[in-house]
Amino acid sequence: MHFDAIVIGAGFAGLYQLHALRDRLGLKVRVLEAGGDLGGTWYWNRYPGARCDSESHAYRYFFSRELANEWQSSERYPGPPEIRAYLGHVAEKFDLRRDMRFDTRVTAAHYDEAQNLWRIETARGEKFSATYLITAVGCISAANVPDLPGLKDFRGKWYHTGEWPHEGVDFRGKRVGQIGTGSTGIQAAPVIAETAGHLTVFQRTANYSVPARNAPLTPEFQRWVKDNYEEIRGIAQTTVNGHAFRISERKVGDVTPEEREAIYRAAWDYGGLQFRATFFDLLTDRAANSTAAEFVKARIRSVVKDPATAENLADIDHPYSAKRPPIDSDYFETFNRPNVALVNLRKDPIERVTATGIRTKSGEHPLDIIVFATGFDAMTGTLFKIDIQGRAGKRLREYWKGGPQTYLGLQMPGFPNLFTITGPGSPSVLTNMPVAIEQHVEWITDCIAHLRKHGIRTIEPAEESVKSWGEHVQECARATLLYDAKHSWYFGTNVEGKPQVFMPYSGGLHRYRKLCWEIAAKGYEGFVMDRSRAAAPAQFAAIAAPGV
Ligand code: N01
Repeated sequence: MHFDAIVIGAGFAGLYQLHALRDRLGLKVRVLEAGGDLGGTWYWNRYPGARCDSESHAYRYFFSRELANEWQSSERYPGPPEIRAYLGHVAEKFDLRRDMRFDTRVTAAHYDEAQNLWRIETARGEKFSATYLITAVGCISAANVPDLPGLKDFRGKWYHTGEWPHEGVDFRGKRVGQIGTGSTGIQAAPVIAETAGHLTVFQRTANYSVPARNAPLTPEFQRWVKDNYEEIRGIAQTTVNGHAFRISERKVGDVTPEEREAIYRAAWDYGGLQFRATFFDLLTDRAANSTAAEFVKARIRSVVKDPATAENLADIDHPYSAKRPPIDSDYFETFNRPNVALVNLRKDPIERVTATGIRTKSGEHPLDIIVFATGFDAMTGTLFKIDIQGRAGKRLREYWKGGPQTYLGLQMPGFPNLFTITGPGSPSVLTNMPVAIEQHVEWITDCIAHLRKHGIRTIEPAEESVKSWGEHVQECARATLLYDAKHSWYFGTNVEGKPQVFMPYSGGLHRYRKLCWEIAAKGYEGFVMDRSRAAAPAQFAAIAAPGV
């Protein structure tokens, strides 16, 4: 079956891309989704304690005022069921489901140069073709289960948080081992500990965390969100990270130590990711950063009663926020429970999984269930699960073997008319994702409208554009402390054998957004467009739809 565009993935990105291409440009579009329903990351991530770290009044689409008026979030941070309900509402409102196919995993996408189209194959052997191929596969979707010796011998059950069973897991009375203390593990441990007989948290890298302070939203706040929609949208679209709060312009050195302590204390009490917005130079100046780092470490020591456990939790080896900063609900408090223990893998490494538990250097930890909160093969892993081949069989996997190479995180040379929403080299994971997604969807939609209006067959970046963009991405990262935390999934170091290259664009979403539109306004500067056989096929007549 042929479509004008095929979109892979039915999360925030896929839904909006379908709506934009179909309802604004009048294209024939099909969304193919591996999951059994829409939701993207929120379809898969159903682990205990899962909740979005972005606040609900910002973790949403901003393209429709009507949609914003209709939707009411119930808590400060939305949980997966509410996010799925929201996306379900969006799908119903814009009648999206009729063009979406679930349980349809795309396994291959090959560019057919003679026909100028993408040939797509699914795990069930279905075949589709499309002029434009858009990946909306998410940045953190490919689960990373470490290859621990002995895992296959384990007689209990094990689960990865990103592929959590929909029916849930009953921890009651069970001895549970959780590996991983990133954003996910920090959310999961307190909830698992509530019902487990015993929880052992295996920590390799100690992590900062700030209380989320989740709470039901008051009617006054819900009213405020509706009344101030334009302002909230304006802030989210003009800040560095797409959140609906501004980063302070003051530097740590601008205030006295007492004032600084009071500012951190207020941010700690308020909760959430705003903590990192307290000072302008937290991510660029080591000394400034260390004041925030020491503040959080002091909180850990004051919360956790057992001094040895507190020391292991506070023994953090990277600057605050140089790895993605988690927020939590009673994470450190959880270690005061009698049924919770911490194993510091730096001092007591895992030797193997046994039939009945995990053996570390100091001995056996008997377990019924192992929870892998071990993260993802981020940014490239999900794309590599698809055999993507461009012109003359150029394989994406091969092209990116030294690390991802893109222009703006949107396109790669030799892969004409393939667009990667929130691809590596774009702000993506350093932002409140829906805001970055909307910007990409709108840019791609405008780009495709431009191609069709001008009878342009293909668009792809010039090699030089990719080279200079890649250098710029690295240069931006080097200007921040993100570059100091080399052991981070931003660099791919969490996955064995993965090239170690800083992947997201850290120059700021506001700056990136401006740049993308400027490039488009200059006739897609840095891209190569093929006008050689520009005669528009009959289907192009259909694009004279509203919005073009
Ligand atoms: O994964 P992670 P995550 N042995 O890679 C450890 C987003 N997110 O799922 O640091 C022992 O951050 C690893 O240790 P180390 C968010 O962007 C969003 O927690 O590699 N330990 C680390 O502690 C986040 O950043 C929300 O030394 C091993 C942990 O596992 C991203 O998802 C909520 C190990 C992995 O941490 C990923 O977070 C949750 C091994 N072999 C997550 N391998 C929102 O609210 C790995 N680890 C939107």
